[in-house]
Amino acid sequence: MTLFNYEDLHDFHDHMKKILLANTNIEKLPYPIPPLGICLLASCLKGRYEVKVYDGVFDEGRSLVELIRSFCPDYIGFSIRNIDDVVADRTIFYIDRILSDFIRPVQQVSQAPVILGGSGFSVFPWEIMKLTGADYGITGEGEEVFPELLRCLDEGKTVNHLPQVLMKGNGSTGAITHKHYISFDAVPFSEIDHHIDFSPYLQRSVYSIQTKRGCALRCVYCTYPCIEGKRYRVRNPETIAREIEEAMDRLGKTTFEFVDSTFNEPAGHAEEICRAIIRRNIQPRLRTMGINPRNTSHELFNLMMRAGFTQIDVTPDSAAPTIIKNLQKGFTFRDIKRTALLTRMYDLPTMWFFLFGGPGETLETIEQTRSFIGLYINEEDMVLLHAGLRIYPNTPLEKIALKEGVIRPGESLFYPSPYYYSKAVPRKILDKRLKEITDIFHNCIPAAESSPSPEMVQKALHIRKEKGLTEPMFRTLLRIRRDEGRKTKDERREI
Ligand code: B12
Repeated sequence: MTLFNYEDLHDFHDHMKKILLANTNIEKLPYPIPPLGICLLASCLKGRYEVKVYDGVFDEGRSLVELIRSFCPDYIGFSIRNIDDVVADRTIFYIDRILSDFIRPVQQVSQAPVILGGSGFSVFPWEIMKLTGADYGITGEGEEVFPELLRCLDEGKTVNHLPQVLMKGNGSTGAITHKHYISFDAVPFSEIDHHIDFSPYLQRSVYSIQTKRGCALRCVYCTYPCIEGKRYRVRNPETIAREIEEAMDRLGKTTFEFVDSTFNEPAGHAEEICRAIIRRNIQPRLRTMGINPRNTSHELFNLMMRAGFTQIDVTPDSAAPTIIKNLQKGFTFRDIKRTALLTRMYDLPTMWFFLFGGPGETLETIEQTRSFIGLYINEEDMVLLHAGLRIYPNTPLEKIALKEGVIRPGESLFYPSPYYYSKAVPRKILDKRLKEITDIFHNCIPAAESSPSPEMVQKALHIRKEKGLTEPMFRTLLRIRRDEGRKTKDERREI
């Protein structure tokens, strides 16, 4: 079923209605994120509606009311990406500022229907509908359902039949199952820089690109299958390479980031994307957060290096075989070991992520992961250590937590954020053990301390300029951290 046909875009009305799409994400760490989702929606609506994208990342809502007054939109869409920061020790709850600095001020000056969407919204749709008093909400992807919702509202039709749509006052708290998934290849390019001022992102950020939707993995704690669906829908590699080439023509040298849940799944697609980029001879700077240890190979790394990858993230969560199994990661210890060796062999800068305290974690399994980090991970690569697993609705971890009495039936998982910790390692002991690891390995950093001080960033920028370094920032920061650590140890010895 296709709800919306992009060919119809040109059949526009005499008087185009106006839509304002607002990005409510003000988080600037680890770097500011351009609002890819609403830029895609704006590209889909082009020609049918007069669309403006308000980017709140740097403005933080300050000029939003003024914009509403001058633009007078017929509909206002808010994108809600982050709920909280998923760091148990310092939980930042983003929704408060989204309400006070974006949604409430707008509701005070405009009668236009408020429509919500975004990945964070899709995880807790009913809670956020209730809290904001929004008129409509759309869970999951918006390229087809959003234009269709607008069409129904324009024509005064009911919207009850539309998949993924929530309405004010419907009061349900049930899970929304996405019944409708788009064919991702039919979606126009986001052309992010046409919709927002991209200049602040050129220095400190990336141009985001998605190569697929969906996640077929079954990691027990993860929300991705619930947000994007459980089946992969891949884009044509040639189209992706063309999108990068066109953006490079407009923006010059910039870093592109693949924002897929996992870049190298399903097997073979990542390789084809790299080949398509290599064929164009465009040499972009590339990075991705999602390298899964399962399908890594010499061929993949060789192609990634030739295509222009300068940094990757790898998220094994654990290197202890029982925990890998309990978290349903879908790969083995051998896969992680091979991946670590490949990152060293190709000297591809890598950020590693480990997550301690999951079901079945014991002191012994922590030791297995520690020993893996010491033996196999390149000392120049950063290793972020998280403790505690955020419990999300409709995940296997929710069921485990209920069974073990960590949460009660009916308990809200929205706020305050509940975390799961294995009973075999009390929190104090886990924290102590992780502190020992971060003390021994200068490249291991607790998630709560992952933001470097402004002084350290300044120092790193200075060194990079002086030495003409093009390596990822984290490598420069790690070296400073290591040298400062050594200095402190020497000072201690002198005393
Ligand atoms: C890639 C990614 C990252 C990358 C971002 C790189 C980049 N260049 O963008 C990195 C690793 C840096 C990252 C960091 C963080 N992330 Co992240 N990230 C993701 C991921 C996997 C994909 C996001 C994405 O770009 N999707 C592609 C775009 C096209 O989709 P979209 O924006 O969702 O838009 C679509 C729909 O949502 C909808 N839509 C969007 N807006 C609107 C508006 C309206 C009106 C409508 C109708 C529809 C609609 O339509 C769009 C098109 O289909 C999601 C999980 C997921 N699968 O969604 C987590 C996710 C968004 N991240 C999350 C979090 C928490 C974070 C961090 C706070 C973690 C941390 N402590 O550092 C930071 C915040 C960074 C920041 N500055 O905001 C959470 C947010 C939920 C929550 N728990 O709060 C998610 C959902 C993962 C999770 N744990 O569940 N992240």
